[in-house]
Amino acid sequence: MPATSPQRAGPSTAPAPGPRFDPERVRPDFPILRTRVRGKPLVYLDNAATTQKPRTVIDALANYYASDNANIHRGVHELSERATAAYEGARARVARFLNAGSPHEIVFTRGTTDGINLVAQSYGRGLAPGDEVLITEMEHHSNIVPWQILAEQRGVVVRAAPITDAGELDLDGFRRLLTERTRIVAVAHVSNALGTVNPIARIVELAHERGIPVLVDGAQAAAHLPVDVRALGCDFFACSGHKLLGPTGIGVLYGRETWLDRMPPYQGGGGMISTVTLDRSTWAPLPAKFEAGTPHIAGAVGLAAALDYLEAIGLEAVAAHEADLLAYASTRLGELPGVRPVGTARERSGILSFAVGEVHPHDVAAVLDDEGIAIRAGHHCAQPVMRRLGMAATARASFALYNTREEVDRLVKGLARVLEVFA
Ligand code: 7TS
Repeated sequence: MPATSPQRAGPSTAPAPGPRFDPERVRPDFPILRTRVRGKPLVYLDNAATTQKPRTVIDALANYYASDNANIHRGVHELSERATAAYEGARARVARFLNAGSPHEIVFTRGTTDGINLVAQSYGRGLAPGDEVLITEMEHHSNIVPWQILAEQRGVVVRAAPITDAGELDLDGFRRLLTERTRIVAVAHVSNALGTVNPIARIVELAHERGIPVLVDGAQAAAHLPVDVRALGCDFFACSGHKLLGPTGIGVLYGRETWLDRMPPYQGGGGMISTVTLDRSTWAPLPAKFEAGTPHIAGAVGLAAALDYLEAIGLEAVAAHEADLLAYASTRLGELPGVRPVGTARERSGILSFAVGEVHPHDVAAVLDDEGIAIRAGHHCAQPVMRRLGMAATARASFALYNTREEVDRLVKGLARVLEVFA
């Protein structure tokens, strides 16, 4: 839906949708891409950690603070009305982006981690000892640890569906772990360590046959694939603004209204109540019930600007471009002796994890950094998947819409240097 979304024109600086996406047309929109690192032009290939921001997002933040800043839903003064309209407008913008049924199904959070913790602590409060939470072996720590905390609190059992050596979900294994005690399935849309794209619609189908809700960790999906929560059929979808060209500190939890309505608040405070006495309180309707305290208003405004930018380009075009970069990088890296991909799922998004012979990934990243090339090295906050594949760490290049084949060539040259240094 996003690629052809007619509802809103994009920012004037964004390129018009075209048959073939040319990253050179968007690069000038990202001021940081002109930065030099270690005296060399920056090659930023750490987009799975966070993406860079277009000028329109930076301006939206600055303009909000310069012209509209006030607290929301409180004052009757003009600025408060403007800030409230901007914040609620951003919520409606997110609802359209994800194709949620209503803006009431969009809760602003601090990010993916916060959204998953919200579901674990709110939905999870209704669980009993022996109830099961089903995750997978390829989850980010953000989709493991909140469930382990819940396990300690409520005696629930966390189970992990197996993956194959290629890094794909073993669907038979997944199905076998869906039991009459499973109360929620929580799974990554795209693995941040391997790039694997999980078959969410199929996972949802299998879970829903048994009446089990599904939470999707969409951190690595939302800026790279068209996401339609109603087409996926999921019950919760969590993502982070900063991985979507937007600001840090703002994220989104989509929740199906029927679930959110039944769930208790996760945190208490201002903004989430209907009435308060010294003895008890009642809750505000959705989504305010889940937004205690002053939210990141400017962040929501910046996120809306990021979504405008992305949709003006079109997520299909972005996905096709990143698929091209992934295929090109896979081929080029394959030409280097000893360079081996980690994670070879048939369906992958723009993330390439790899090993360089016996060279430690941190050494790989340090040599590349010397060349002005930013990648991530380590366990990628996904230690269980690393352990499952017999690795302590990998080097990881992750792409965004503004990356180019020339940058992949610089990466390949940098890796040739790594091989030389550590030969
Ligand atoms: N889930 C996945 C799949 C992720 O990749 C990340 C962050 C998170 C959850 C947490 O997102 P946050 O915005 O709440 O922190 N992943 C990474 C990464 O791969 N490198 O740095 C952060």
